[in-house]
Amino acid sequence: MAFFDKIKQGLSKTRKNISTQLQSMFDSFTGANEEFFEELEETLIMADLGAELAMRCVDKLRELTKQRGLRGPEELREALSEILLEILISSGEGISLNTKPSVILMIGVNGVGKTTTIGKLAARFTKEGKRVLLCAGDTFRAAAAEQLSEWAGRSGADIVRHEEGSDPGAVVFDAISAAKAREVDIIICDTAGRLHNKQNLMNELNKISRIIDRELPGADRETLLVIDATTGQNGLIQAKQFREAARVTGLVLTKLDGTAKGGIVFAIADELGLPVRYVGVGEQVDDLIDFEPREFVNALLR
Ligand SMILES: Nc1nc2c(ncn2[C@@H]2O[C@H](COP(=O)(O)OP(=O)(O)O)[C@@H](O)[C@H]2O)c(=O)[nH]1
Ligand SMILES: [Mg+2]
Repeated sequence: MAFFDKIKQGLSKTRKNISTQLQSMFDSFTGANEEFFEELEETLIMADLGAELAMRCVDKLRELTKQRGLRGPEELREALSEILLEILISSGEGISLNTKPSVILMIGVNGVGKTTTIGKLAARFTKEGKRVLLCAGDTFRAAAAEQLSEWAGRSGADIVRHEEGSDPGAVVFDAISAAKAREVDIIICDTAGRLHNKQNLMNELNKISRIIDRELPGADRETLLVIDATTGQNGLIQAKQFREAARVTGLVLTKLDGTAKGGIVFAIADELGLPVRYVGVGEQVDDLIDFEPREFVNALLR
């Protein structure tokens, strides 16, 4: 399936909501008047952009409309794309995983899709001919390492795991040693999201981070915060706690196939000021899309 179709299919619920709404607005377009702008603002709020951001976008559109003398629905749609795109691209640059090994650290609340995303990424990297090692840093439940093992088996990646309840830092240490010995390209490290409180979370993530700093100085590292798109504005609040606990470098938005409110992508990128790296659009191994802001906006608005 072509890349663009894949996004469209994955985002079908979101598209049905935002695109259909906008389409009907543009179909019944009678002019760039207050009624139009108000309806647009409502549509964006319904799509989970958040009231403040929706207002900002519409104000900007009013401004552009005046400045450029925009008239037709197509011109307005184009200007809106531009505004939405700006939110996504101003939040950061591309991913860089060039050292050998490099490290991806996956963090986020329990159940958001960390382990699944790791599995999808592992499959993708091994397919590219890279050597991948998974690190079972979620030692809270035996089932977590079990689930990661299954993904390792499926994708042809190696895995380092310890017993349930063991120190995640020790697993990370062992994974790094193994990676050095086996000439691994990418270590992908799972973590537990089920921690008692923020201090606890911070300590745990700091410890893992220090071990990576010490054992792999100079290695490229991405710390990806995973957010479940179906939790909407609520997920955003949790995300902020994680961002305070770790040096997050990028975002993964999962379950976009399960929500009509894809506007959350804009709210999150805007609020956290972090680039979205990947989006999850299903539970299968290839249901992961490299996030391309332009393609994403086009998929929503066209
Ligand atoms: N529909 C859908 N389900 C997903 C996606 N990503 C993960 N899941 C499901 O979400 C549930 C929790 O995922 P898991 O990876 O175990 O979350 P973790 O606790 O953060 O490691 C599982 O049932 C996954 O199959 C996605 O992009 N779309
Ligand atoms: Mg997990």
